[in-house]
Amino acid sequence: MSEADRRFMRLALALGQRNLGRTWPNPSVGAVVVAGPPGAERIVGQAATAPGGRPHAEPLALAMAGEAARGATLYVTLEPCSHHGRTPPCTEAIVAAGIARVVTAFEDPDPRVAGRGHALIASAGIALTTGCLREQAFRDHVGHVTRVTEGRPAVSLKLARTRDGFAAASGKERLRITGPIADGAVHLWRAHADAIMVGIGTARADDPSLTVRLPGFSDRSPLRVIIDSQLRLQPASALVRGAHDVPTLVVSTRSAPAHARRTLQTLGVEVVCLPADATGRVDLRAALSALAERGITRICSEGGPLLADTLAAAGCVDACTLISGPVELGPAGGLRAVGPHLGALIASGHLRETGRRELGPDSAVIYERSVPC
Ligand code: AOF
Ligand code: ZN
Repeated sequence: MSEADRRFMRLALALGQRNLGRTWPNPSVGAVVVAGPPGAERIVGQAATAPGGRPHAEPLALAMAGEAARGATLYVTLEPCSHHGRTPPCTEAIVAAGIARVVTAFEDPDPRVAGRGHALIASAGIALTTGCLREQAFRDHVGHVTRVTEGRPAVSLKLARTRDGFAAASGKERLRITGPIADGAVHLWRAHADAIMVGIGTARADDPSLTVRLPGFSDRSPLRVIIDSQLRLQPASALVRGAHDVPTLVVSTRSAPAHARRTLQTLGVEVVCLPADATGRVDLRAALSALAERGITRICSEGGPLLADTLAAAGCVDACTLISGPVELGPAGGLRAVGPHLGALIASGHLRETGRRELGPDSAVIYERSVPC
């Protein structure tokens, strides 16, 4: 694997990243077709999985390359599919186009593919290199991987904390921790998620809209999910008022009041009632598996610390971004942003620090689960 291979794979990854949040239930794959000898390579085709999940990336990049694909190298961020699904197998398109070499980043765990795509390419006499920038590709495909292998979406936590580690003051008032640059970054993260999730505590305390408000991204608001055991979401809340514009789903329990359910449904909110856990609250594992069944692969949990810690306790956290602002609460303290279970995931190395970002006066630390072998 050469430096040029890594360079073209980085481009394929960047292409795939652009459509994250728009292709579920399918992964957002990037593909690049490169013609010409080493040192004089030309990019003749490039594409990402189309919004909605089809067509796949490879046929789009190959169509763009046309005859130039003959004898060229195809870079693709996921093992090409080999199954007759809603579209013909990408392996067939690759062979038909006369591609001479395929470089892939990550093997597709989908049982319909799972090694068969690579095997078909090799048996067609096409040179094959796998595992190019595998770690980066896992990050982009983690939603697809966890949905296929664990039956749940990948969960990424976003938590804002004061310089001294608190998410909120003890009282009920809303505490502004982050500034506009961090808020813009959060909106961009939202745009690349399939769904955003909050607990009812955060929904009631902050009255958030959970939409994407960035120029050029206003059509990218994902599904909003509220975990609300007793259906306490207020009909006058921003979430409910916006439910006709942005899909809104409340996950509740069977013991929630029927009249509250009817009220929310009338206002355009979808309500799903699941069996409660032993404490009478929504069983988060059941909630996540219901979301995966609908096709959700990547979920961003924005609140609050209690929901985050319950997700951590259930072993369902794949990434966590902690954004620290300059304010301090001081000795009065409040609710800690990082609860004991999330703290344990970080301390044990299950979540490892993989990056830091300065966001104006705020700074973000990113923790991620390591790549399965
Ligand atoms: C690829 N390239 O761009 C994507 C792939 O239902 P279908 O026929 O669209 O197949 C969906 C499966 O295809 C999905 O579960 C995943 O395994 C793979 N996604 N494969 O070759 C792509 N998005
Ligand atoms: Zn395919």
